[in-house]
Amino acid sequence: MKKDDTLTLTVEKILGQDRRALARAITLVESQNPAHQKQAFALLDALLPHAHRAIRIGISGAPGVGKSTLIEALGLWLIEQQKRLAILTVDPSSTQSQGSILGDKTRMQKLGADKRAFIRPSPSSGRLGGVATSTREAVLVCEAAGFDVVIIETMGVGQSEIAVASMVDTFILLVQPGSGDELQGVKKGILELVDMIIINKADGDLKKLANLSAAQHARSLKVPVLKASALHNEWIKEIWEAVEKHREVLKKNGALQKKIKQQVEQWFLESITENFLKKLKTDLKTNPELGRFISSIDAKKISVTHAASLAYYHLEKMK
Ligand SMILES: Nc1nc2c(ncn2[C@@H]2O[C@H](COP(=O)(O)OP(=O)(O)OP(=O)(O)O)[C@@H](O)[C@H]2O)c(=O)[nH]1
Ligand SMILES: [Mg+2]
Repeated sequence: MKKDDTLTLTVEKILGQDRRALARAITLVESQNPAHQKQAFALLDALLPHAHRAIRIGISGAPGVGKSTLIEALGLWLIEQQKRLAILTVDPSSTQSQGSILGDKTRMQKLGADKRAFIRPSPSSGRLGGVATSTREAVLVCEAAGFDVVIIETMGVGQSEIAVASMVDTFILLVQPGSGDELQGVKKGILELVDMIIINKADGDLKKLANLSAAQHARSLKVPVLKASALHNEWIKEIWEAVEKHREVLKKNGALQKKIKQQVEQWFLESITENFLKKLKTDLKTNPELGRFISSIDAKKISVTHAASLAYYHLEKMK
């Protein structure tokens, strides 16, 4: 079979919602192998007309706050509403230990067993900005496969939050009830990216505290503040309605298109930066001139900033 035919076949299978083709396509776009990357580029270009078809949601929050439990509850509810959904989990630690992946699989057991849902861990595989790049591409593949909703779960560690916020329509922060202190651990920059706050575990002994926190946040924050009990399936419908409302507002004043445009441009910039950095890292090892700067830094003959500035001019001259 010719290369083009294989590509056409793969595209058709993905559009036809073939799960194995979908899983394989995501593996391909995540691959670091240069030969795979070529195929991945061709595939992504072919799938591009289907980008941004799904409602994209990012869910973030500290470990153990209940993200997976909430996604399972919301996911099962969405399935009842005849929606198909894909879940991508971004976990920087998953390359070292498979712990969290296994955890998520067991936590989203019902969803994992349902054909209308697709769960996929998205490893960062040590790539610079890799969390962002391969997840964005995985989202695109899922959109081509006709999922109505794509949810990305990310663990509360700075960099991946910012990356995920920059690829979704609605970015949700999940917190535990805790009389207002729960946002103290959240980095300021991240709070600015949040479209909605959900106070989870609003049940049992924590119910009162959750009400208090909700009232407090509603006063101090500009974004919608909701409560949930993911464990007991409470306020799930309200959460979905809030997501839809947020989207409608974005759509009405053209902000969604603007947001998507900015996200795509940021992605482009990040990708170029990633390529430059890769090249620079090799140059540092192989280019003797650049190597000399490092030796001078090591010998404390020159400050890092000074050496960096000289190295930059050196590279400019070499062009
Ligand atoms: N009481 C109560 N417990 C909950 C609720 N949601 C989740 N939990 C419990 O909290 C624990 C952690 O839940 P997960 O859904 O795994 O949390 P997570 O945020 O996905 O955790 P990581 O992926 O490890 O960061 C589990 O024991 C859940 O049963 C809730 O609404 N109420
Ligand atoms: Mg989880």
